[in-house]
Amino acid sequence: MEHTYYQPEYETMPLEELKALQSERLVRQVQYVYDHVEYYRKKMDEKGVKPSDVRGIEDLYKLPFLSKDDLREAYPYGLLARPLKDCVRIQSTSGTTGRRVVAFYTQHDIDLWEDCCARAIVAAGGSNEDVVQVCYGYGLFTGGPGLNGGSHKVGSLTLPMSSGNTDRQIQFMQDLQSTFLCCTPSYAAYLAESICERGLQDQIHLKAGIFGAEAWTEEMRHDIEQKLGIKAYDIYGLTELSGPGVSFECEEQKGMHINEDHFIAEIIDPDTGEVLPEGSRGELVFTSLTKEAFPLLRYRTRDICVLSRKPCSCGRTFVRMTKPMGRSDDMLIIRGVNVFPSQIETVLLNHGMTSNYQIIVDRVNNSDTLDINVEMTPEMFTDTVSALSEKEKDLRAALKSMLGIVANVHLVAPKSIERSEGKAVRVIDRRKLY
Ligand code: DLL
Repeated sequence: MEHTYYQPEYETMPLEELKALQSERLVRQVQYVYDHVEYYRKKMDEKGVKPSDVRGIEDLYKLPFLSKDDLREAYPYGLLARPLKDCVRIQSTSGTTGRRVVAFYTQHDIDLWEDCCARAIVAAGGSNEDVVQVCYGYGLFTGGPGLNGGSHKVGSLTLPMSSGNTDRQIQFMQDLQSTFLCCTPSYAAYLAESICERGLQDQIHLKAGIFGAEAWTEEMRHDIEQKLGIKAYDIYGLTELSGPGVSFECEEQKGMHINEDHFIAEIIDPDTGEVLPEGSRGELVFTSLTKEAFPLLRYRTRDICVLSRKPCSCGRTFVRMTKPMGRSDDMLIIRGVNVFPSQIETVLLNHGMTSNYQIIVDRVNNSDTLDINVEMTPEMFTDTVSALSEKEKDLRAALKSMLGIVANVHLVAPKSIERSEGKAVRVIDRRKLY
């Protein structure tokens, strides 16, 4: 099979050269941050680290971490390394925990970010022959602008749809024969459901989708791939570091290659901060190497995953990360048990349910409750009451065996859970724990 890359000189760079490039860029970025970001300079001074102590990637561990709390404390300009006159854009997120992050970009930053997104599109088989329908949100959210820029770089015809207006999305998909779909996996599942309901599968020309910005399971991937007749690729990123395209899947669909010429990835123990060896599960930490306006050294993402250097058949030498297996901060602790929403999703999809569900956690009489509302499929809607309660019982047993705790499962009417055009709201935690 012939492999195509957007920037093969970096994407397939021999590992030794790649490490040398990272070292050289790290030394430069550390000095740059020390000279231009007072907030981080103070952190380095407090830790007694000088820029000259970092002579290559092997010295990375000496640097202090940055966290979302630092970003909040330094909001809005405290981590800016360039005068505002050199910046051309901001992007922002409310963050999964409701804290606002504002990231700044020079034109050069945007250029490199768009290159990363272009790599993702080409890795998924995209070229200037493709019609790329971008239905991530445009605006402050990075999804729309990132994939839009990447698609332009590849030379694809770009449809800047933004999210929402599903009828119009499907109409454009038919009329302009879109071949690529870029949106959140939950919106992709909703579009797939709508297309199947209308019996329009054979009028759709999609061949691939680039879905990210939220957790999704392998089961959800198969469901979307089957309904739309496409290959569904994962893409990861965060506003603080640029946006989508920090890492992306290749044709192997086994983990996402991190753009290591721009970012160094580490895995740490979230409790102790200790750097863990390759293959360990822990919190992902990133150091930017090429950013001008908003460089971040050792930024703690809170995303839990595993890195692998196992060679990939696609020929890329970039390290691969697994899908985030939850976040160290939105992992639910229910009656003392760690519960990741993705575990619940896996059980539901394995039992023939759809990804339309909602997890509701509450505390009644000092005891945690876990309720899961799951939409019945239209076929089940006509089942007898006893068949439905049998199904609820099955799901309860499967969840108990996966999670180790009891969940109250409620089958609810099809379409009764609100659909999302962006990131889905799947967890409602009503406990007032703080
Ligand atoms: O979600 C950037 C993005 C846009 C990525 C479009 C991919 C596609 P934020 O809104 O800042 O940025 O949220 C970042 O979302 O720390 C992860 O917890 C989560 N996340 C992003 N991509 C994935 C993914 C964008 N593929 C936060 N799988 C990150 C699971 C993801 N979680």
